[in-house]
Amino acid sequence: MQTGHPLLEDICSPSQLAEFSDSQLLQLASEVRRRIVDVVSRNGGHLAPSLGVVELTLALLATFDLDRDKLIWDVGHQSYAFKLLTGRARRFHTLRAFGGLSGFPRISESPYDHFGVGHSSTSISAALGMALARDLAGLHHHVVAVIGDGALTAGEAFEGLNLAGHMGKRLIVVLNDNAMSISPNVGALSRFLSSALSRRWVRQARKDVLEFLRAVPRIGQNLALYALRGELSFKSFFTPGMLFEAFRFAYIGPVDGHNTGELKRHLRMAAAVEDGPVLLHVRTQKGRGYAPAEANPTHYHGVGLFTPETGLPVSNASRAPTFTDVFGKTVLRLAEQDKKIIAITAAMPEGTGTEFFKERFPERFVDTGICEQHAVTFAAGLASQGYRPVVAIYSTFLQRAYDQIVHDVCLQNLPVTFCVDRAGLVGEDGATHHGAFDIAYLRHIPNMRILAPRNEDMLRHCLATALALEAPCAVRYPRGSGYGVPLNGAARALPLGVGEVLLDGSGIAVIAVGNRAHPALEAAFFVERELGFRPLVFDPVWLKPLPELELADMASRFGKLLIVEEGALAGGFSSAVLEFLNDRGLLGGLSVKRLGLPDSFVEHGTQLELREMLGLRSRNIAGAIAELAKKQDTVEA
Ligand SMILES: Cc1ncc(C[n+]2csc(CCOP(=O)(O)OP(=O)(O)O)c2C)c(N)n1
Repeated sequence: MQTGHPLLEDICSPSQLAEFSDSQLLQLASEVRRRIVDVVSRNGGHLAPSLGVVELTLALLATFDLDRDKLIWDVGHQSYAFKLLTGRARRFHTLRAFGGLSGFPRISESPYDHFGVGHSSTSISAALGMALARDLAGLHHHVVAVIGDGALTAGEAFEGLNLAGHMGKRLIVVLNDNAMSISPNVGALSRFLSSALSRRWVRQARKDVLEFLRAVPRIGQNLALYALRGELSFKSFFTPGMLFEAFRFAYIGPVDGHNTGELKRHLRMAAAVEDGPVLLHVRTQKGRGYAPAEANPTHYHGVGLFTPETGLPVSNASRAPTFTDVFGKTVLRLAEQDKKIIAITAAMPEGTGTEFFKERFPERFVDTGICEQHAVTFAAGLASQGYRPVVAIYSTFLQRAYDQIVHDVCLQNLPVTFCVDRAGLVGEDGATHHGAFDIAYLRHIPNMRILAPRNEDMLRHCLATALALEAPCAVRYPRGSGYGVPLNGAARALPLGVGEVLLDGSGIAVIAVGNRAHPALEAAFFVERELGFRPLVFDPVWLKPLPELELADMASRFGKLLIVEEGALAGGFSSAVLEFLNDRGLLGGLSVKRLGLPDSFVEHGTQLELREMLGLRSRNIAGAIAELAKKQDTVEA
């Protein structure tokens, strides 16, 4: 409840929080929550994670001096309160909007964003690097990493803990334990963290062990004293602390993550540990303070626009199904016919549409946690035993598993199907999340096949095609709705390395990859109407193997090619076409223009705004066709 003069707008620097009383912090927490709900309801974003750490953020800012000390948020999707309190309140309404604040910490956005994030489980490694840098420079500030229990499931987090324990650097890791990843957290670790060892149980165990030690002849009394002094910590021995102590971290907690007084006290305790790393275990509630998010933290993990009073989504009733939904339903249908199909997700059953599979075939569904590398090698193991794993991972997160794709899957030519969701521009999540690189990082791997469906119906056929191959195959498809095309008949296998002419024409051939095919068609119709000639529009369907016959034929029949892809131009599909044409001696005398993602990181904004900026909309494609029509022979991007 707000009691006095509003506080939030008067905060220019996080250092002001050190002076705040607990009741002022309480008031501030409620102002911050209200502001977050208001802005996220209008801009979309990561609501529940941010609401869960409001008190923790206040306590961190009240305890540490961020002009000296370093703070690293893992993933960074929970940093909204932090943004509000570190000089960005006035711009907060621009969160995730084109030209506005990023949804994640970024070193270019604020001097208080000490490390850029977006992908999970990097915070401990980065913090340890900063701690070593501090010590080498003879400085004395604190370095604090805040990591969620979901992010802690990833190998990289454990690699960080392992080295931190070995190096013995002064470092504070705050574990934000809400028992949730996006969905309820998975894995043995999460069970361990949440194993509710009651205080009574711990007390009884402690008493029993002390009695046992005392009973040891001659040395018993000394053993008990030794244990009591804390060298053998009973509390941590019987609580999650034992895990972190095995990594040579001092362990403090668990602490109520919504009590700022308690949090500050324990943070000060952690800061006083001089001789090595310390882990402060904080228990929070995801979605705290906003009833709809408390009731359904998975839905409100990341949300689109909604009405703040009710929490109900702003209607999008007329939209076609998303690619993700169509994938989820198709893989389910295919799995009904083929018992060897296993669906695998890395902590994203809802995001990848595999939650339908989870309900229907729980024994053939695996959520690995935020472990993309492990998910891919795990799939390779299954495939080596005759199973047909379907690994659904966003393009940007699959980057993590590059070596596993090369070494464990492709080198052994194992039939793993990669469903590469969110390929291309994802919109408001921005540079850390665009699926810009998958064509480039997959197409040069021997044995890999790549399909790019142009619409939701083709996605079904591409999936059936991939599953009919005895080889690794990636199907890349974009974020968002399809085109409302009919989904008639069963999904069928497509011929290998054969594309489709969508529109016959002359003068210029437009080769449009995946979700750029429909805009290319629109562009061709526009050009026909406005300029009086009709270019050919070709959907390659296959990005690897290339539809070589058709490409060679187009090169000989058309003097001009326009290639459009929503992926990085460097090493992407159009590069593959240029390589092919060059190697076949077909490039001479040909004008080739390429549209795609530039050699720079693309910022956040709506997909529409970004496509407009990068020249990937149908009108941009029409403009490029018109330009090419006027040009003499050259290759250009
Ligand atoms: C490498 C990687 N894979 C997947 C994701 C998607 N993702 C964002 S947040 C999140 C869950 C994080 O859970 P946790 O760390 O417990 O934080 P919480 O949201 O519960 O606060 C996931 C899977 C990601 N950001 N990075």
